[in-house]
Amino acid sequence: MSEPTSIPNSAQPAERSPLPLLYTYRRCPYAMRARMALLVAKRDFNAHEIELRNKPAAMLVLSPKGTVPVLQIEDGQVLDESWDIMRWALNTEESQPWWRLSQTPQNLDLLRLNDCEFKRHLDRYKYPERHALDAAGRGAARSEAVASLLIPLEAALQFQSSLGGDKACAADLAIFPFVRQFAAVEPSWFEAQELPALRAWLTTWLSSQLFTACMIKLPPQKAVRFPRAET
Ligand SMILES: N[C@@H](CCC(=O)N[C@@H](CS)C(=O)NCC(=O)O)C(=O)O
Repeated sequence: MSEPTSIPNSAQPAERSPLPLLYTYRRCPYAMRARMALLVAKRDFNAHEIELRNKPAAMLVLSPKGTVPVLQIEDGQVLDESWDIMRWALNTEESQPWWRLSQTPQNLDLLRLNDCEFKRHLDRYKYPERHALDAAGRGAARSEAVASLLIPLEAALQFQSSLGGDKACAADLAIFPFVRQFAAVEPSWFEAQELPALRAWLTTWLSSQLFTACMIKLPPQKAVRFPRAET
């Protein structure tokens, strides 16, 4: 992937109000889906790039569980689950189809598989030492990850370009950052798998303007105005 663009030094300082404030972490797949939904909906927002080892006290006051993303909206309400942030963000007339198309039983099932089973296997595959796994245990985690989500995703994408059909939806945004992580663990192994529709889908998303815009580098530990996507 090409080098990410950085937010220029002349970045607009955060506006205190009335913009929503997102606490985010660039490489977190949950935060990626939240940033992409905010960009799709063309919502202006301030973003505070956090360090996981040094979480801002102000964020922990809003959400003591200490995960990102956290969004504080204009009325003071706090959303600290990525899917809730997506639902809120996509509640505009123009972006509403992104949410609606994600609400099919099949997509909700894929989302659940992603966030539960697949995420657990992915963590074990990516960080075997944290789970005291030997090579065989790690291989089993990789196989279970493929079986739990990637095969159902391949089946879903055989006859449609996106999980929303011929239009993308929130389920695409929510799931592909996790598949990206999986693919990046052993890229040549991933390339060799019989998952052509999934690979094409992932490649399309990774080269999208939306993903590039969501991965812009922000100055750490302060709130700045998040640049609008050129889409
Ligand atoms: N269910 C949460 C999960 C968010 C989550 O686990 N984020 C990770 C970063 S990818 C986190 O903040 N972990 C806290 C930590 O590592 O201290 C959501 O969907 O927003």
